[in-house]
Amino acid sequence: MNDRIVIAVDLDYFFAQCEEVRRPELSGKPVVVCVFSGRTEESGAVSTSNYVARKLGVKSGMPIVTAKRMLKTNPDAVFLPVDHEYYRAVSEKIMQTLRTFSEVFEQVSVDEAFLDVSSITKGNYEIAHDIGRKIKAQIVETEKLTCSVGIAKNKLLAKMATDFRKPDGLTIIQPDEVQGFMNPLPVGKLPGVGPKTEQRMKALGIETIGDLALFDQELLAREFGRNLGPNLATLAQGVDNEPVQEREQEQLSRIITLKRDATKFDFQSEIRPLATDISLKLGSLKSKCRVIGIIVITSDLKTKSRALTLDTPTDSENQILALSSDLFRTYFETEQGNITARRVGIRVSNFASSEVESKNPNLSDFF
Ligand code: TTP
Ligand code: MG
Repeated sequence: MNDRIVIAVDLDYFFAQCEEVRRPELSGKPVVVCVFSGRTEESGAVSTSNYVARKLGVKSGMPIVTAKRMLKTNPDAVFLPVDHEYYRAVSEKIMQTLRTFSEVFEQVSVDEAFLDVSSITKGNYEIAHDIGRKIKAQIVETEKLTCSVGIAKNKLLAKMATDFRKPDGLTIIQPDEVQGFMNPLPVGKLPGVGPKTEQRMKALGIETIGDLALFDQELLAREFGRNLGPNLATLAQGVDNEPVQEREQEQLSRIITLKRDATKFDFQSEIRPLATDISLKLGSLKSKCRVIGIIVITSDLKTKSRALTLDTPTDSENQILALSSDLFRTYFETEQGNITARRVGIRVSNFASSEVESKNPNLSDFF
């Protein structure tokens, strides 16, 4: 495992950068992407923000009112609602691009992926560096987005390398640089050490990752448990044998915005394109779904869902359409005009393979 080379890619201020791309006039202004809860005009939390807003103190997760207060004196500040559908579409295109760089691929989240390039680089970090540069250039060229890239001998170190220089960074940790890179970092920078664990570590005199790597194993196990304690110490030494491997997709959804908010709508004609899309995607995944569900986003931005489980898994467009329209019909009948829908969608989950023989997960093409 020692001669692996892993590349981690993390898109910079992803949701906010997507907004800048489709509205170039936002560039240079503080941009805050918000999850409005809909209770009052300003209730909700910050999803993410661009680096202009971050410099002024805005952070993911903070209440929107706090962010507004921080940017009060800045007339250019822009607050936008999250648009997951758009970010997911951008993400899917980027993930497709990344897959062309290595067959050994793992998407971790909407904006983060790992590539194992051990075999294509034959262990040569110069070649890996070149791949890192090409990845960055290609994402800028095709999607106008910057990302940060980390290159190291495992996923843990590659991920930490992406966080080291952001935005638009490219950081390489050569095998002989691991301790020099890790040891001085505050222990909270180690994935798995959240604010609470960090506080408990500080109480034990552990300030840096280097302190943790050298700390008495027995004491760690006593303080953090027989599993977590030794595990943290191993991570602090930069050891991580987790392979880069395709994750199973757990669900698939498609959502549309209705032409106007409605208490009911023509289910069949409106949602047919969603059923078609989902059925095609299931086909390309060589999967069938056991659970079919509907999503209703109300005009006050609350999300409602209903689902049913099938005896036999399906990938049939007609069946997905028929069952989801039934769910919509029943839902809106039960609500008797009390719910006004703004967006509606179909979500399927609990996948079963539609192939008899299992295929190499690293070669599947499910995005
Ligand atoms: P991150 O990669 O953690 O953050 P980021 O891409 O916005 O910024 P960075 O440059 O530091 O990578 O998360 C990816 C997206 O996930 C982010 O754009 C918005 C969303 N997100 C939330 O909705 N809430 C959160 O608390 C965080 C951390 C992220
Ligand atoms: Mg990111």
